[in-house]
Formats: sequence, C-alpha cells, structure tokens
Amino acid sequence: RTVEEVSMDPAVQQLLTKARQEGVETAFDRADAHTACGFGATGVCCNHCLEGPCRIAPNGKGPQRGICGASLDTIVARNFLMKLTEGAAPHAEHGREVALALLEAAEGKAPYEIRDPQKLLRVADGLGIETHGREVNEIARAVALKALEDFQQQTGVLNWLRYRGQKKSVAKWEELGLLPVNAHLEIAQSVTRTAMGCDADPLNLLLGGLRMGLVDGYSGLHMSTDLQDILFGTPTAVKAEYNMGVLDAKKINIAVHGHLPLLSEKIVTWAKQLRHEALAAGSEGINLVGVCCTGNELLMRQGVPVATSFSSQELVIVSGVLEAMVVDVQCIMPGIQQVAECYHTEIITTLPYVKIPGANHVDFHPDNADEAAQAIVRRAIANYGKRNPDKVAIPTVKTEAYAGFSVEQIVGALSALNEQNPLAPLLDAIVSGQIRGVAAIVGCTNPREQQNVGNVAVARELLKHNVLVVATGCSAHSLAKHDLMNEKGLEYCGEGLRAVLKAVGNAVGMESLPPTLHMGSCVDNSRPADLLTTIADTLDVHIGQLPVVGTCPETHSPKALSIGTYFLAHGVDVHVGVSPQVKGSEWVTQTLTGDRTDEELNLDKLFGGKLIYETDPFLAAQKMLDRIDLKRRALGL
Ligand code: BF8
Ligand code: SF4
Repeated sequence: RTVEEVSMDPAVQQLLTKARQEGVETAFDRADAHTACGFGATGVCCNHCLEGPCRIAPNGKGPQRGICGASLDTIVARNFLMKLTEGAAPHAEHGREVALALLEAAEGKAPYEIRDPQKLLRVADGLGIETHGREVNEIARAVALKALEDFQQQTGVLNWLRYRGQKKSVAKWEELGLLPVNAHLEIAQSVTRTAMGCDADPLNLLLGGLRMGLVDGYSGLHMSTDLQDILFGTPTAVKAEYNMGVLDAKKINIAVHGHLPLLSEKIVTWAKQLRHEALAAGSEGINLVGVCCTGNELLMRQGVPVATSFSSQELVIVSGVLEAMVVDVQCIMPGIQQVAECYHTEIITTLPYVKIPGANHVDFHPDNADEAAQAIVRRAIANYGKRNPDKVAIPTVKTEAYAGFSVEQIVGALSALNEQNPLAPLLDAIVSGQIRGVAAIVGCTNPREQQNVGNVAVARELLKHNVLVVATGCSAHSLAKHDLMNEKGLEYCGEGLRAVLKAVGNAVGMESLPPTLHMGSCVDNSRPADLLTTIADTLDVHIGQLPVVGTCPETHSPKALSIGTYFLAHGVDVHVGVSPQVKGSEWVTQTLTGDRTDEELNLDKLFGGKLIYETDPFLAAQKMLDRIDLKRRALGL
C-alpha cells in the first residue's frame, strides 16, 4: 500500500515515507506482507489441544467435526469466548494493579497521595463503606480492600458490579445466572471451559462471553477509572495538542506508552523536577508525549500532548528525536525495538511480566515509583547526546483538541444551564430530537486498516445526523487529529446537535463544546457507561431502551470486543468494523447479530441489543441510526 492508502494522517504518511526511505520496517509493511488465513479469520480453526489443529471448512467440504467431535458452532463459539477472555483479563489486571497501588499508598508504603478525596468518599459510599469520622487513608485502605475482594471472594457478586451496575440490568443478569463472583475465578473458569473436553454448548459458551464482558466492565473498566480518579484526580476539561508535531527537536523527548498511569504520572513529576539536568545536557528541557492509552490517561489529567495511536506507534521513533520510549503494559508492539535500533531511541520496559528482547528494563513497583521514574528520565537525558541530526525530521502537523470529559465534568457543564437538574437540558434535547441519540466511538487503529478512516467517517456521519458522539481510546486520537475535538469540526454537526453544543459551551464560557467529547482511555469506557446509567435511571428505563450505540470501527484488540460485549449485556447495540472472526458459523454469527429467526434465543431478544458487523462506515452509521430510531420509537419519541 502507498502511504496514503495506509493512513489519512499526513504526519503518519510523512514518517512512513521516511521509514521506507531509510529501510525501516513497520507494522504497516508487515501487514501488507501477511496474507490472512481464511480458517483463522472465520474462527473455524481449533488448536485447543494437541490432537489438532482441527480446521472445519465452512462450505461443507472435508470433516465437519474436530477429532474430539467438536462441531463447527462449538469451535467458533469457543474461539470467540477465548478472545473475550483475552480481552477481559488485561483490563482486570489493570484494575487489580491500581487497587494494590491504592492499598500501598493508603498504608504509607507507596509514594502516592489521594488527589481526589471527594471521589474517594463517593466511591466508599457507593460500596457501603463507613466514612464518617474516618481518616482519608483509612477510607482509601477500605476501598482498596473492597476492590481486592473482587479477585478473591468465593461466593457473592463483584462489589463493583453491585456498586456501578444499573439495577435494571443487574436484575436481568441475575435472572440469566450471569453475575460474576470474582474476576480471577471467572477468567480461570473461562479458560477451563474453553479447554478441550469442557463446554461444548455454543449458547452456553456465548453466555460465558457475556460474563467475560461483565468481568471486563466492572473489575476492569469501572474499578480502574474509579481508583485512578481517586489517586490521580478526576479529569476536567483540558486543551492539548495532538499529532507528531508535538515532538520538539530542541528538547529531550520521552514517549510514554501502554496503559497504566501509575508510572507515567511519576514521570510527569520527575520530568519537571529534573529539568535542570536536561538544560545542563544542552537541551531546552524535557518534552513528554503520549502514545495509546497511557497517552490518554496523561492527556485527560495533565494535558500532556498525544503523539500518535496504536498502529503508528513505531513511527514516533522514526522522527529521530525520541530519546526514550517508556512502556508498561498492553498494545506495545514488539516491533518498536527493531525500529529503535535504527535510531538512538532507548526502549524501556518497566513491568516484570512485559519485556521485549533488546530493550532495557527498569523494574517498576508502586513502592519504588519515584526511583524508577527518576532513573528513566535520567536515561533519556543521557541519550540526548546520541541523537543523529541527519536522521531528524519532525512532521509539522499538529492539532488542538479538548479532552477531559469525565461524567463529573459533563454534568458540571450542564449544571451551568440547569443547576437543580443538570441532566434536564441533555434529556430535553434527546426528547425533542435536537439530539437524535448518543454514540460512543471506542477502540483502536489497526495496521491492516487505513488508519483513522473508519473512526472519522463513522463520527462525521453520526454527527451529521445529530448524534452526540463521545470517544475513548485510540479512536479518540483519530477524531482529535482530524479536528473533531475542536471548533473546526462543528461544521460536520447537524443543526440540532450544533445548537446544543454551543448552548452548553457558552454557559461555561466556551464558544462551543467540541463536536466529540473525549472521555479518556479504554478503561474509561466506564465513563460513558456511568453517563448512560444516570440517564436511564433518571428516565426510569433500562439502559438498553435508550437511543444509544457503541461503535469500534477500526479495532484490532480483543479488549475492544470484551468492552463491546459489556455494552451488549446492557442491551446497547454495538457496531464493529473489523471482523470479529466468527463468520465460519452461521449459528454463532446470527445469534450475535440478532438475525436468527428460527428460535427464541438471540442476543437482541435476550438483551435488547445486538452486534452490527459492517466494514463500510457509511452503511454502519446508517444501521446504527436505524437502531437509534427504533429505540426512540419504542420510547414514544
Ligand atoms: O486500550 S484503543 S489499540 S491502546 S486496545 Fe490498544 Fe485499542 Fe489503543 Fe488502549 Ni484500547
Ligand atoms: Fe481438535 Fe477438539 Fe482438540 Fe480442538 S479440542 S484441536 S477440535 S481435538
């Protein structure tokens, strides 16, 4: 593919051209070199045991069962559940890591403070923890222990689900026997049920997938967001810069990449404190830039600029000005090391279970957070002198974008219009049709896809039809880079939506709210979920009855699938623009997409929402609008 066919981002195009001229291979080149395996792509290849791999040709040719007798539907459903488990597990680990950090902080063993004590009190209250007359650290400790219970208890239901789940949805899950007990137990059981000789019932396997969605949603998303807000502050609206032009040739550039804010927050602190050392090294200071979701975390709370998203992560290094790329966990391509070896960039891994051959390692634990962050910043400073001026080329492309739209911030902005009942202006606009519905654009970019095209096209199309768009993860990067998070993007909005954005914006002293609202990282998909819970409770309806959709047009990650499944369990329609690899089984596909008419059981009938798989962004938007309209009609709107 040409650079234009790879990405619609001019900065990516420029750096990919440079990489190709310099003989540096990236994920985009490897994506072109790989041909997709038809069996894997449709979910019909099973390698769950050493009898296999067994592959079932969907056209009826060849053996129609695996050696053990597993049917096509079993194999496809089992593979799908495995994917969802692989999505839920990293998010649950994220929640657990943050809970442990909070516990250590509360016990004075780790150098973090509680930056949002008000949120701590609200969360403690929601969890039924006594707060009256107790010290902040004592409450924080109790909250952390409640969180850790969600990885230990052998009976009961996840504390976070009881706390954050919408009561009407929880009742539904209870009726279906889907309530998770503890995240680790559920993940272990899910791995067990997909093992050879265990669960062979496709429907039961798919329901297991919904359970994984709930594990992801509550032990991953909600727990992580709540505890991170307590530790690092709840985001408020912030203006920042996006794209490769945020790199600064005169400064020492450090990219923070991955997901956990535990170390990267400390790097922000130490980059400021060690500025004098950076000056002494002959630079003009230290410039931190974000990549992927660590980037989102720092953007939301600290206004740190974002360099790029998942599929172009290697290209930040190709700029030739990156002294260090610090990574923690998830979505880190091993390929960054091969690219770094062509420049002076040092790749620094930081977690004992995430290492890359050739990269250097600085071990991070919450208790040594300050020492680790200092050591990393100093390594970057030491690398500055190794920069090769002949290899420096920073694209001048950058865009301004607003971020920081936590639920607290959105409700705060709305209360400038109606202090007594802040949600009223939003609900009125939905009822009147000024806002037709709400869409959350979530998920990634994918080297096989033309970067940003799906995310941006879906967003523009929904905006045009007056759908209020919120965004998270790398899809938010796509929207920000293409002016959908600043005033310029207002031209894409339908009249009704634009009027609402302007009215709320004016009330808080802005020209307008941005056309799409950045709600944070992928674990922050808890935020749109909380917003929906608040709206649904106000209207006394089930979340699935609301005219809302979720969409991940360009995903690459099983995490996006399990987040999607979390929303599906609420009855929210979820669009995915990249194949979820279930096509090999008509039964599985139609159960997910709600198209099975022969029997009662499909996702739409069970939960009131379904999976929409559509690669064309315009058709996808149309299908989502149809579902929004259907739900509006059912509500009498
Ligand atoms: O958790 S959006 S590419 S960085 S998986 Fe990964 Fe996808 Fe980016 Fe964030 Ni989410
Ligand atoms: Fe084949 Fe069954 Fe083993 Fe899968 S579990 S590889 S279908 S024998």
